[in-house]
Amino acid sequence: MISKKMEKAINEQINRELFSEYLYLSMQAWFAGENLDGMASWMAAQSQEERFHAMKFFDYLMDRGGTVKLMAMEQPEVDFKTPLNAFTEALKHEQFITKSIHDLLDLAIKEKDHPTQSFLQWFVDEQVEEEATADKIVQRLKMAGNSMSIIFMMDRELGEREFDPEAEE
Ligand code: OFO
Repeated sequence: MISKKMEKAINEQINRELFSEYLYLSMQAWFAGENLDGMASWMAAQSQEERFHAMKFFDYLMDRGGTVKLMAMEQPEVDFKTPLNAFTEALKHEQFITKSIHDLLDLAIKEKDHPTQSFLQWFVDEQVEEEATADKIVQRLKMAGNSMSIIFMMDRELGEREFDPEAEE
């Protein structure tokens, strides 16, 4: 049985992962409105991945005999201004999520909750990838500057991404 403290912290993380889904969905809408359909599709895949993360925490909490409590969601930004700004916001959000995963792990260690420590390791590794992916796109957009031909080329390339839950496991 999981402790009440750990249960509360995991419920807060479910909320953060669902907010991530919501945020990337908002970015998807913004990119679609800018006719950057490849980047919109990349955000759609990212949004699906976040639901997958939320459900991993959800299922884990149920498996440990905890109670899932869904909380109110913050409203995400609507106008992301430029592709560079949108991906920079995505990177900052991933850095925030990484910190929250590390805080959860610190709590699991403090509580001597070994199953939760083991469960969280997947997320520690996943966040390294999440940050690296967003950072690479930010760096490339910085190099592209105002060149619409490079931005359209990146749009085509990013549109090839698909979310595959099996590849995640
Ligand atoms: Fe769930 O990793 Fe992004 O936010």
